[in-house]
Amino acid sequence: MKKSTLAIILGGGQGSRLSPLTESRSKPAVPIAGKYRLVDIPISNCINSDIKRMFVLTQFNSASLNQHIKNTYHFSHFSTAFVDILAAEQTPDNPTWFQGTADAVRQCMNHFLNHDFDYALILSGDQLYQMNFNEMIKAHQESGADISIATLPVSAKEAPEFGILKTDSENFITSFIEKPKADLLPEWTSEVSEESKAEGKHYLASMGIYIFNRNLLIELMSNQETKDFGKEIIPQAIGKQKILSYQYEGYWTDIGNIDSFFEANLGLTDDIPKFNLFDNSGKIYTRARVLPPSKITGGTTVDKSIIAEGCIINGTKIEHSVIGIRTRINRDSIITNSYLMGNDYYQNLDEISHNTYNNITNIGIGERCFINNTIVDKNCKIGNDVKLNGGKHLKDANTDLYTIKDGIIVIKKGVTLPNGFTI
Ligand code: ADQ
Ligand code: ADP
Repeated sequence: MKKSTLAIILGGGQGSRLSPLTESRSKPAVPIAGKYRLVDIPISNCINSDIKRMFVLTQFNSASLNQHIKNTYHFSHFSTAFVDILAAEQTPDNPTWFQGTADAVRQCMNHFLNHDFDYALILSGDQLYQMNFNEMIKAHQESGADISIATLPVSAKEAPEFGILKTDSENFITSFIEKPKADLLPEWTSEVSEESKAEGKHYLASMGIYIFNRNLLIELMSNQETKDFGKEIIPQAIGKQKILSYQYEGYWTDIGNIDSFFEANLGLTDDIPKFNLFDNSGKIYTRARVLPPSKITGGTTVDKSIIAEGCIINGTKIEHSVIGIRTRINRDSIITNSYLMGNDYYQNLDEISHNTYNNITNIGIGERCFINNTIVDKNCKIGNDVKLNGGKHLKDANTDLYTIKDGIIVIKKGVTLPNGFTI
C-alpha cells in the first residue's frame, strides 16, 4: 500500500542570524535569487517529490509571507494539496512562543493530526538544495527505520556547526552529537567515500531533514521536556529507535546567516552553478508575476550576473551580481559582487520627474553609484554618487540604515541613502 507523507517546514526561529533581512518579515519570506522567497525551496522540493500537503511553521506571520503563499501555491480543487502557515500562537495552554524546533512541532501537532499520514517529513526552511524526498522515503521504508536523517560528509571546519553522527555497517546511527566543539572532533570521524576523503570531509553531518513514523512522532511529542530535535530528540532516540542515516550526494548548503546567504546567491551566477535554477525536473516555483522583460540600455556591460524580470538598467557595469525584480539602475552606476533584491512596485514617470525636480531620491540606484559586496534589501532609494564598498576592511556595524556583517554591507529594507552617502 502506498504510504502518505506530510511535510512540516521549520520556517524559522527568531531569525536573528539573518538580521536585518528578518527585521520586518519572517525568515521564509526573505527574497532569494532575485525573484523567489526562501520558503519556495523546500516547498518546490516537496512538490517535485509529489508531496503536496505542507505546513510552514513560523515564529511570526508577516503579511508578505501570507501574501506570497496565498498568491503562489494554488492546487486543484479536486486534490488534497495545501500549503498552510502555522504561526506561533499564544493560547491559554501555550503562553510562550516556540521554544525550539521540536517545541514548534509539538505545539502544532493538533493541526497535523487532522490529516492522515504515515510519515512526517520535517524540513529546515533555510537550506539551498534540490532533493527528491521519495528516494529517502524509499530507503526509510526498506530499512524498517523509525526515524531517518539525511546526512552528508563535511570537513572539520564545518563540523562544529552541525549535528555529527556515526553509523554501523547498515547505516543505522549509533551515536550523535549536536554541534561538537572542535577539540572533540577526533573521536567523530566516519568511513566516507574516497571522493569525500579527497575533499577533506571526514565527518557525517545531519542535514536537519528528518522522517518520523507517525506514531513515534506522537509519542516523542508527548514529552513536554524536549524542545529541540538536534539537542534532545535525536540524541535521546539513539539506542532506543532505529535511526537510518540516508546519505545525500548532491549539492546542499545552509543559508541561515548573512555570509552563507550572500555566497549562495552570488554562487548562482557561476558558469555552472551548483544549485541549478535551469532544470526541468527540479523546478523552483514562485509567484507568477505579470512583469515586463528587463530592459538594459546606455551601454551597460553585464557579465556573470542574473537579472530578474521587470528591471530598467541604464548603468555602466554589472558584474558577478544578482539583480532582483523591478530594479532600476541609473546612469554611470557600477554594481559588482552584490545582490540587489529589487522592488515591490514601480514609480510612475510623473512621480519620478516630480521627485527629480524637487531633489527627492527615487526608488532604485541613482546615478554614478558604486556598489560592491553589498546586499540591498527591497524598496531602497539610493541617491546619486553613493559609494558602498563592502569588504573585510569593514568592521561589523548596525545603524538605522545598514548593517555590516563579515564585511558584507546590508542596506535595510525601504531606506533612503542620500546623495554622496559613502561606506
Ligand atoms: P540548526 O540549523 O542550527 O541545526 P535550528 O536553529 O534548530 O538548528 O534550526 C533548524 C531549522 O528550524 C531552521 O530552518 C530554523 O529556521 C528553524 N527553526 C528554529 N527554531 C524554530 C522555531 N522555534 N520555530 C520554527 N522554526 C524554527 C539543525 C540540526 C543539526 C543539523 C543542522 C543542519 O539541529 O543537527 O546538522 O540543522 O543544518
Ligand atoms: P517583502 O517581504 O518582500 O519585504 P512586503 O511585505 O513589502 O514584502 O510585501 C510586498 C508586497 O507589498 C508587494 O506585493 C507589493 O505589491 C506591495 N507593496 C509594498 N510597498 C508598496 C508600495 N509603496 N506601493 C504599492 N505596493 C506596495
